[in-house]
Amino acid sequence: MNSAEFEYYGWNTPNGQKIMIALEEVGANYHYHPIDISKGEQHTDSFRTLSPDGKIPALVHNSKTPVTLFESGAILLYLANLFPMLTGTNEQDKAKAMSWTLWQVGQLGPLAGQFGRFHATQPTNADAIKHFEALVWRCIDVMEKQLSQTRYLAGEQFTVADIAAFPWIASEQSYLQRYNLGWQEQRPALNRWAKLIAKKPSAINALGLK
Ligand SMILES: N[C@@H](CCC(=O)N[C@@H](CS)C(=O)NCC(=O)O)C(=O)O
Repeated sequence: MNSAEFEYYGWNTPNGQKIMIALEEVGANYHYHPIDISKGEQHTDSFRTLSPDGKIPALVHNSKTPVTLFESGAILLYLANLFPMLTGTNEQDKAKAMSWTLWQVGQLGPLAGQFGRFHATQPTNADAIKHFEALVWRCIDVMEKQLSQTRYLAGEQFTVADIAAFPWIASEQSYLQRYNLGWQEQRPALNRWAKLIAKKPSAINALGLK
């Protein structure tokens, strides 16, 4: 008999933080299984049965028939389906939340990831760093424009889309923070949004913010 409704397998990186913020936000009963990616624990056979690509996060929902998921976008959308408070209230709002979530997974995340990877492993490769930095600024500007029109990414309600993007932009583990892009000073709407989310108990609990 399982005691928790969800088993969350992750680590303190942006893709893992997303899931923990979502679970905290809905007050889910979950058990955290740390997978230390610095020690290669993501490559074990047992973890790969949950996440075939050997990457965190993964989630098991201990429903009547247990459900296993990998890929942070799939997990967030699954949770949003279970907990409507994580999406907008009408079909258009829900569609926007879904669109921005998949934008984060397909654009912001991978581009920021490559930007950080080149900074960390090939600091003399100025062309690659410049290339990915420009693409990251493009993402920042897409968000800035949206957030200068609406309170949150998908509209006036806090949704999975904000949960997906926040750790990539503003958590301590974000490459944008680590390599100090300066978006805080240069993009006021994004800064307002990041400060708003950093005050939420779910983000504070998930990220250990003070
Ligand atoms: N597309 C995946 C990316 C997951 C991902 O890149 N996870 C990283 C941590 S943030 C990881 O597990 N890295 C370890 C590795 O690649 O070996 C998702 O959104 O869940």
